[in-house]
Amino acid sequence: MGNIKFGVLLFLSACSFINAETFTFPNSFIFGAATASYQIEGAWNVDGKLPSIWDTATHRQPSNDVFDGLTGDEAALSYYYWQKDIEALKNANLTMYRFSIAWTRVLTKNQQVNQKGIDYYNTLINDLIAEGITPMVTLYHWDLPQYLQDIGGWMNSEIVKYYEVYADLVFKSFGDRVKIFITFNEPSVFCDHGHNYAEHAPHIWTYDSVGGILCSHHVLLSHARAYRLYQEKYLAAQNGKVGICLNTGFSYRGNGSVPQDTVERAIQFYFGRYTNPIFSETGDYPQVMRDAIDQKSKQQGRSFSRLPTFTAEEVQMLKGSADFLALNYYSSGMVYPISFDPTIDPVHHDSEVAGFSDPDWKVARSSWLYQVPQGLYDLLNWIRTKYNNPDVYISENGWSDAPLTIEDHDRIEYMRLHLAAISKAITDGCNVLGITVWSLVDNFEWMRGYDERFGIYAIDLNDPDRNRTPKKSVSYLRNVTNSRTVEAENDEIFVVKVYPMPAE
Ligand code: GBH
Repeated sequence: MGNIKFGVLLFLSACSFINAETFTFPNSFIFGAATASYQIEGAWNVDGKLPSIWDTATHRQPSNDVFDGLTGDEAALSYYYWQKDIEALKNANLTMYRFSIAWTRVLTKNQQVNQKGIDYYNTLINDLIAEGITPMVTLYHWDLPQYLQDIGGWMNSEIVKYYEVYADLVFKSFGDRVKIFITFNEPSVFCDHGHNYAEHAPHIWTYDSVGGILCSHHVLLSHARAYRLYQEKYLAAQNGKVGICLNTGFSYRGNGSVPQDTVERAIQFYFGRYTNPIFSETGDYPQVMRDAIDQKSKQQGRSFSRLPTFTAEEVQMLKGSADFLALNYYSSGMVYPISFDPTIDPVHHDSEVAGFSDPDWKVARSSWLYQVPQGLYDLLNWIRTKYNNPDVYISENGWSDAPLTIEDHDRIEYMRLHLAAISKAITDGCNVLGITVWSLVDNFEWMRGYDERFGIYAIDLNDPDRNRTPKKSVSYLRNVTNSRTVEAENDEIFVVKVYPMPAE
């Protein structure tokens, strides 16, 4: 009986590949993996490292709200086991490593250099290069020094100066060897989740999205200042590239009566608030956002807009302030219009857009992560046409499963379909230069603790040596990087149901 079932299964899976297409990657396309300092390093108070807002959040007593009250105090212990990470990259045949620097390791409160922190990253960078692995360095992946949060963090405009000092130190210390810098990871996430509705550190609630809006504004200015600093002071000698990492899903019309305009608003409010100032011809915030927040502020009786304005010089400083876009893509959603109501979720409050997911889409261990490869394909083409085809790295893309899942077939499928979507977008002319999958190793998944695992290598947290055990996807990736192809069917990629357009 079992054999017959198995035979039928084999037959069906053979059939399913009859329509499979082979998707290829140009020789220049780079395959790598990504991590972030707080999620892997551990050693939270070692060698002069100061507490970050995530140390504060995870050490808060009696309950820190993180799943099971866990912390990143040890995580993958990469502060001690970086060589295991390099081994893992090599073993998976990956040639780029995206990691982040902990601001709290390299600067003291008096803004002096903490040499031990610099030494750690120097060793990591040198060892990577010795193995032929290109370092891609994120300056800020959410671990703000607590002493800066104490003066208002990203909501205080003074932060721009502190960030510039930090960026200067990073460029000066590592730029002779690091040629790809990312100023920020996912500002929409740490600004909104951290400052509007207290879901991430620093766990602040603000009325009317004001905290998230101020955070975004100062992040944009900090990014532009760092970019200009690099151009003026380091580019000639170092010849590297500086970009920013932004995340978004693609938005689809929730049903036939949803106007196309709603889709555009959704993308502009979430993604366009960063891409328009940096990548568009006109610069500045998207007009639709400017108009909506100005008008709603007025409607609320306010004498000025909740959305700050950039000066003409700031608009110029921001415009073109990225050599590439680092894009994090995980999932997509359906959107529909809602009307302005100050009592609803602040994210949708100003945009007048709400979202949902198709229950037919496959979902990961993370409840927000639906498998929608089509979204990546459509998004890449949207970016190509909207912003004159910038260079793009897919700086994160990945799937979560339960702890210690070694036979990670779902992750393999997710990678296969998203790689196919990327290949197809490249065929359309999109300048996608490479991918760093999330993540190299199982790590601290923020508020979800260690319950949702994104690694292509498993880590048993009871193992003091933190051995990195390859999941099945490591051999899959090795095959992909050797053949530079993946197989997929169009039906597997294009999973968004057709919601009929109304007659227009
Ligand atoms: C990235 O964020 C991060 O850069 C990385 O550090 C992280 O480990 C990885 O992805 C996996 O999560 O609960 O419905 O409010 C991805 C963007 C934004 C996805 C916040 C989860 C919460 C959705 N994340 N989102 S919900």
